[in-house]
Amino acid sequence: MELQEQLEKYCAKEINECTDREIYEALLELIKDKAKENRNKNNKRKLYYISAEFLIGKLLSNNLINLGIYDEVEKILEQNGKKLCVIEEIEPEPSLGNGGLGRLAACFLDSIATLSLNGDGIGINYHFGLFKQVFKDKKQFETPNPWMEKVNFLEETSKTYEIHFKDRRVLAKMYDISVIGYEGVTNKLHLFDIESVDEDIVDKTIKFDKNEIEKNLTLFLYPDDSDEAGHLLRIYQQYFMVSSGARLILDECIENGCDLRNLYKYAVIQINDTHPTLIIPELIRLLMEKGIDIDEAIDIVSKTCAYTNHTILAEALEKWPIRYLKEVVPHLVPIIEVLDNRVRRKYKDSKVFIIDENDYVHMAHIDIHYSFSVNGVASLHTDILKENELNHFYKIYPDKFNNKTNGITFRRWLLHCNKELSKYIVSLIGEDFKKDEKRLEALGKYINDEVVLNNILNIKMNNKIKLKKYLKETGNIEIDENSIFDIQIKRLHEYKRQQMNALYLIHKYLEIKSGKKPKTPITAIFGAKAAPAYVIAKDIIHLILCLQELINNDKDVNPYLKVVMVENYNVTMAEKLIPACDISEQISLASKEASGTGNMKFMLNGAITLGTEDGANVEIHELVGDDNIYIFGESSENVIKHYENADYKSKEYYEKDEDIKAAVDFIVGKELIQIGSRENLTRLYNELVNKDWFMTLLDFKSYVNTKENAFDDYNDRKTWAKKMLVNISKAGYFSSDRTIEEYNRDIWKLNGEE
Ligand code: 26Q
Repeated sequence: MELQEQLEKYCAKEINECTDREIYEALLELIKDKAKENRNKNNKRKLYYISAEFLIGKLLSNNLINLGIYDEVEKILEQNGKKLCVIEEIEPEPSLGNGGLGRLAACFLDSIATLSLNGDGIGINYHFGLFKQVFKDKKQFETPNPWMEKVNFLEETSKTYEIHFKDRRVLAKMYDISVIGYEGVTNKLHLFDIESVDEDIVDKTIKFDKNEIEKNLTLFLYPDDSDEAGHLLRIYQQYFMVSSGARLILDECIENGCDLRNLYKYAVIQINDTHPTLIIPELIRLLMEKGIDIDEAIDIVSKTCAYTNHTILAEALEKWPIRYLKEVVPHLVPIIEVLDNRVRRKYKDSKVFIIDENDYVHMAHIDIHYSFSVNGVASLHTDILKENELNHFYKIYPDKFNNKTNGITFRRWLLHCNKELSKYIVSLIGEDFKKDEKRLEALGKYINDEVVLNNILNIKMNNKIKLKKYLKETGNIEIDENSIFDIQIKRLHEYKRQQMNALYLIHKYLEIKSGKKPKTPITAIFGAKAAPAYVIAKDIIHLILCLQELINNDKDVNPYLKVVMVENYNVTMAEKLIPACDISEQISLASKEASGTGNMKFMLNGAITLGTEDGANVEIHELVGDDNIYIFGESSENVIKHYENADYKSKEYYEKDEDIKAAVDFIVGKELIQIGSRENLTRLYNELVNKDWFMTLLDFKSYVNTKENAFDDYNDRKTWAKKMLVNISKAGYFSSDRTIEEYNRDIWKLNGEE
């Protein structure tokens, strides 16, 4: 049947008589049915990617692209007076993740299916994704973020498991979302839920009773590690996920004729950070229930599990008081104690124990001892794990440690979000790069081609105009497409140093006020959510929103400088911002950003990175060379030394340098205090002058200087276009297809070989 007919069947009437919503729902059902055609059974061993977060974003367009029918559907709709890009807006975004780690999991699922590998995701079906961010009085407030409409991408299954906690049992029910690969196969994302969840117990500020587990277990995604409340609920969620997942894995292996003693020949489990760590003791427990003795069970599970570390921030490494585990999952405690005792018998160094002297259970330590692979997510990050953070473990298990530099799916982050650029690339070098991203390098031959360089600049301009229209229509925000779009979008965290960018804006504001005007106007754009309990992060948002009001309303300054902080930054917003960006801000304190993936998305879309030698920026730098990136700041080595010697004193930087002092003092100066909150601004000022744990002032001067160089260079449009071209052409390395091929080659080995 022709696609047009199929679509009409789902619409049950003429397309031109349908509302946009009816078409949206028809497309959704069409996609779900098409997905069924290509279920994967290819590999001997199956991968299970278990993660507390899958930040999948909207699915409609991506699924159409991956099914290869986007253009055709667009055309059919157009012939009927409908616009696909308008229909796309109807879909609510499933924000089932906080940021990088969750988005990475979603990119990985796309690549696994695209490479026709047999791998499913396992996670939780949160009813409310990450909170919705609302600005009021220049402050962040949080409201619930529901995403499951009546018609959605979830498919009900008949799989259920009874999950036992100390004092209650709940029934886990499995829902699936099809993961459709690009010209590949369809895998599944399995999301577990319970039926007794009660969405009505959440109030407008996302507060709810944390004790009613039956009503709240899968209600909402934890907004980051900085929320102190509800740790017990977090453990309930984690165990719920891993116990359901472990039983699904064992069921599937048994169905395929596996003797559980050979589990590792049928399954490999990639543990996404420590949130799913309890799957290790849970699997051991389940194998023991089947009559396998504990020593052998530990051995089997250790051969099946692999662990990825995503952070070196000490405060984000999960550790739970053992009494919490006793309260929620007492049946796992004796197993965890056995795991700890084995370590204690073998090693003297208390740093590698699982249970510490204060009776805290260190989740990462379970993973490292009882997995066969431990990986970091960028080359620098893995080196730091080996040499510093996890050095004690590296000495014991040098062969377990390996690097897998992160990647992004080019289907979403180029083909979907930047259709004009991807079509242009096709016209230059053909379609092959879509599945073999390294072929983007073929663009290199156009480096002196004036026509190509001009076209690339024009496409960027068109994307800037599109963003301008979108911001005008949705937020009544005015920006000038002829200004430089300088964008920082990522979670709000002190180590990512949005505060340094804000200090720069103050510096520039003061310069303009004193008569020094930039040659090309600058638009500084931010998007960031702060964890609800992260006080200083919220103060930084307040500062940015105050600067936005001050600067945008100052007639001397606003022709040259504008500040925009978009509300409720999410995947959908990222897809609109990234193609329009000129300068990509990746300014974390060196050694603190494990990888970053936004940096890769920007590069692929022709933005030039302004960044520190941190995370994957290091690899971007190596690929594009000194001329095509703006690097500044202290090296990670020196930063680590500062921490070791405890010799960084922000006050010295503040007192020694006039520009730094002027910018920092401005935070509590009369202009901002008049429009902002004295309490918030003073707290942030004090933090910067007296503590500045993430060393903002250390790098401020070199940041300003390097940024000025970038802004100067922007004026030479031809040279700038060359930099853009080099960035695009070298971005192929950061395809998540490459990352997944490496995971499979080194860790999963899905095509056999034990
Ligand atoms: C911990 C304890 C309790 C509750 C929540 C958490 C928690 C939740 C989310 C801890 C960490 C996270 C998220 C971490 C994360 O997103 N890390 C990012 O991972 C990306 C993918 O590897 C990297 O690119 C980023 O550099 C890294 O910051």
